[in-house]
Amino acid sequence: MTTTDDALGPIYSQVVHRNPGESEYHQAVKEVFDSLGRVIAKQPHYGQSALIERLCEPERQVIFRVPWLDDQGNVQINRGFRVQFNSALGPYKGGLRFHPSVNLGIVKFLGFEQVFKNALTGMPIGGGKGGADFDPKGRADMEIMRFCQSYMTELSRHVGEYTDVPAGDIGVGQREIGYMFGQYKRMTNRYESGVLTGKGLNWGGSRVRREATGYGTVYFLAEMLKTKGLALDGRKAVVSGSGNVAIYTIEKVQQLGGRVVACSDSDGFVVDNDGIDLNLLKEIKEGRRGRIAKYAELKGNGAHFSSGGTIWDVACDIALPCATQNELTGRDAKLLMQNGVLAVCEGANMPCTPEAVRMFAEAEILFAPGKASNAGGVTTSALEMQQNASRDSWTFEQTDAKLAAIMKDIHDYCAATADEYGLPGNYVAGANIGGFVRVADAMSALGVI
Ligand code: NDP
Ligand code: 2IT
Repeated sequence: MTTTDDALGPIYSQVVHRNPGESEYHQAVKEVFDSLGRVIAKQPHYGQSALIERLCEPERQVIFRVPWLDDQGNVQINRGFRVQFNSALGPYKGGLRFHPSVNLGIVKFLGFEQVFKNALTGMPIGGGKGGADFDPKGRADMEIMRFCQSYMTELSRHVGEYTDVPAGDIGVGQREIGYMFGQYKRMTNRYESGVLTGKGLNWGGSRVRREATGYGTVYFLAEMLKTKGLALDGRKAVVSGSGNVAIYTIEKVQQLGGRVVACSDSDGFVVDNDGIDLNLLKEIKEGRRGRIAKYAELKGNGAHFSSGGTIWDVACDIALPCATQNELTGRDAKLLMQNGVLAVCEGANMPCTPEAVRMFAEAEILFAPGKASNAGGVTTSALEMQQNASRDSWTFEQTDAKLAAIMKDIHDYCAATADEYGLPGNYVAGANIGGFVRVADAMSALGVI
């Protein structure tokens, strides 16, 4: 890792000391701090009133027991989290992750990223994140329902349309949001649509929310390519993951004329040089909740599955990591560059390791950090909140046009901020500084809170 700027070094040490063992959280803080030295040098007031120390201390962290009954009648226990990071710009907003790897450090890294991401959207939303170390894989639908109900039984004390508005993330999609919304409605006796986003279309959801993160990632990528006179048409892309973000990233790349030749899940990856058959992928992943190996089996004809190696061994013009944190390492970055990669655009949160990010920057490869490029999901969540507040419902075209316009604004704002601070083309600095100044200005206006 590179060293953080002098002014921020002691604050970073304090963050590490106060949050022992939370390596992903340390990584997320350091990545932001590496951009902030220039801001404080130029505008020293941002370094005062313990503003940065306050930004690194969540406003509230809730950890709770989630007991539930499995199908055999056994009592199971999981640990639930909700970290309410920063509400200077609006109610806490951010997803819920259900995955066995979830712990406080992971929820805090995600919540910290969310604060900056949400500021970049320009929408009135603060940042938060939550989840549980629950593993939904292989669980029956009624087990998922009982888990979600138990999780919401506690979470309901902490959320609300003006307080904290969760949504999905890994392992949490429309089905889980439905069970949680049902439980919240039952407990409060209120049809409070604005308490959760990612809802179904016939019970308060927004069109395009399902597609939003993937589509938004590709809208950002297209803007970034445009700055170099490039386009997606005819380009070869690799997209890791095969969940919500990956599927709609693939869909939009294909719509814009690109060819996605590989995708993955935690078992391995498939390569299909004809281009991924999206209908088949959706049938396997959205229809049957199956494994990616099934794709090669059903497609036959040249597609193959590999359980060893990494997906980044597959040569491509464009790399879109859309699975999970730290999935693309320095070794992978090196190989991608040897294979001539033109751009790397993060659909997941923090999927590239610090070493990989540094290598892309040194080689001047176009690189979009997730907190800017994957902001389309939370943007459309905020659009869902707007529709809920006005009891309105917009068409797909209206909503998609708003999403595309906001993604272009985020791109342009990051690019302009990077220019302003003397780092043209550095979207990492642009996103970190651009998000920071918006949150910091609001925090300053609201007093010492
Ligand atoms: P899903 O649960 O729909 O899909 C996750 C995908 O990533 C699956 O293919 C999964 O494989 C794979 N994956 C997850 N964990 C691992 C792991 N430890 N190792 C290898 N593969 C893994 O989640 P999403 O698509 O919603 O989320 C993907 C990423 O995008 C996450 O980083 C999330 O934080 C981020 N994100 C999501 C947003 C949203 O709106 N949903 C918005 C912005 C960012 P398997 O099924 O085998 O576990
Ligand atoms: O990481 C993210 O931005 C999300 N999981 C979506 C958050 C949201 O509130 O829609």
